[in-house]
Amino acid sequence: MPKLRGADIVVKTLEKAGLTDIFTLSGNHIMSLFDAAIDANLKLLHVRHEAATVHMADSYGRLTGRPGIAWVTGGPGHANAVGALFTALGQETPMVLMSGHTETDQLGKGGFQELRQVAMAEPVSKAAWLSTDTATVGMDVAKAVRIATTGRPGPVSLNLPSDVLDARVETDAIVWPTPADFSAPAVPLHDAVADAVIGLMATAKRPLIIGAPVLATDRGRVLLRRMEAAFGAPAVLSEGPRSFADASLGAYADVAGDADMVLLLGKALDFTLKFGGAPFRPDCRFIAIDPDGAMLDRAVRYKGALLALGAIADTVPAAETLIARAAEHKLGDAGWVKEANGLLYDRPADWAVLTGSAPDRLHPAQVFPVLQRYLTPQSILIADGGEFAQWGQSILRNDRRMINGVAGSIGGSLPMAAGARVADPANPVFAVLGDGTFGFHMSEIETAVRLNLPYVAIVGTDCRWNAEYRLQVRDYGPNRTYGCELDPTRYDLAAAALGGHGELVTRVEDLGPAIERSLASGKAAVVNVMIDSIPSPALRR
Ligand SMILES: Cc1ncc(C[n+]2csc(CCOP(=O)(O)OP(=O)(O)O)c2C)c(N)n1
Ligand SMILES: [Mg+2]
Repeated sequence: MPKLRGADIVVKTLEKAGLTDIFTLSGNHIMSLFDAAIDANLKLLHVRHEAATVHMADSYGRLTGRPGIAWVTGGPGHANAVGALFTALGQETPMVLMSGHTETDQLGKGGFQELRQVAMAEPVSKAAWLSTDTATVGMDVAKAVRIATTGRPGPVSLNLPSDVLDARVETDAIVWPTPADFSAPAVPLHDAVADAVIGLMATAKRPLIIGAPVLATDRGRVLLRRMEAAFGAPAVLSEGPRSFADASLGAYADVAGDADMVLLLGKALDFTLKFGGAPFRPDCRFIAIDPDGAMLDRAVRYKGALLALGAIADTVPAAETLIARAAEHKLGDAGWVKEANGLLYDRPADWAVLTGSAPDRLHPAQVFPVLQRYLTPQSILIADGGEFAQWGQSILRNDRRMINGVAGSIGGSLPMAAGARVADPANPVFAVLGDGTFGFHMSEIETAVRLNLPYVAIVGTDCRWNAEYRLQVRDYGPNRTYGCELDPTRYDLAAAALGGHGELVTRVEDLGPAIERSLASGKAAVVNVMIDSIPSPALRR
């Protein structure tokens, strides 16, 4: 009777599901998976730090809507990867982290790199468990994919002990997943509930639609624009870690403060919305549609009788139903939509005349209008955290953009840029990040060069962790700044040393040509722009 290894079952299961791009870093516990991958149609994209596997799978998952797959080794490999799941969880990204794990017969005995991996992953994943049976390990893979993509999507941690991967089982004992095991039916919004939502929205003078991070994709943005048109209500994404100071939403606090009815479209009532408190008016009513009953409970607790309606439904099908049924009604007020969108998206005219404080320095506001010239509708933009990237988020316009999001964790943008290139090899990818942030994953430039995943990273060098420096100035005074300084490091030369392309820019007129040479290089490229250290813009009416 022929036999198959657990590792072969995992790999064949992924192959059958068409999940063939694997972001990984080798390690004892998972070498059987690497071995099995040779005989399957899997592509191993291997990186320089386990967190990068997760960031790449995250950006892949966000762009394609299909789960990104990361493989890391047990113990320290898993520990390194887990921190990056926080961003994927906040952004509702479908992805599966598969981690090697101590052998099941060594559990609790001080096994090699033994770690309570499930417990470690639980707070930053939708689900985390340990596979214990080789014959059904393919079912575990399918279940992980199903959970990652169902309801509110998110990361799943599947832990694979090396003995489960190494064991051989007779082929007729293997329980293979069927296509149905990889997905679950969406939970629709019932027509009667949709009509009730429409009825409530029709009573509002200044309704506002707030979308979940899962809608922060080009597909999601199109859906939000259709919601906006159908309901005559501005529709925004609330994914910014800075809450109502979200740089991409201008005077968002003023728009929220004007609203008398807020439709939460899969958006949890969390800190990004000040838990439904100010700037929302005390009498503003809320409608919550959410895949997760716990989020409706939360909305009831925070808003009480001001929660006009709550319904469980998956975000995208709910939006489709609402759009279809709203079509028969004339809803909203074009004047309000125009006013709100002006507050959200207009930028002060005097930003156009801002210049650096010295001939060899740019103001951040000078950088992004130049970058905008190179963004096509299909370009992908990845903006990290920090003040420079906030300027970028405020000024740049494009639908295919990804940010560090609700988690507010900095550092993922370089591996995310490479992951974006895997998801979409045809279109230019840009990353925007500060000099401090660049250090997190600069070694991934070698990965991107080796794997031929070109992108252009615009690094704003102000020689400090400016976002935190600004907090020190604000909260403790200008004489109490400490621990936030950096050197004027030649990140462009670092990129070149890692095999990529590097450009140093100190004058605005050199920026466009530097971006052009970077694009033409066909490599991962760093445009190191020397900037003034300026706080990000906070816009109010
Ligand atoms: C993982 C993580 N570590 C630390 C922080 C805190 N933090 C947020 S922004 C920032 C400074 C970023 O500095 P830089 O990349 O140079 O950008 P700048 O603000 O200077 O433009 C820091 C340390 C965080 N948000 N996430
Ligand atoms: Mg900086």
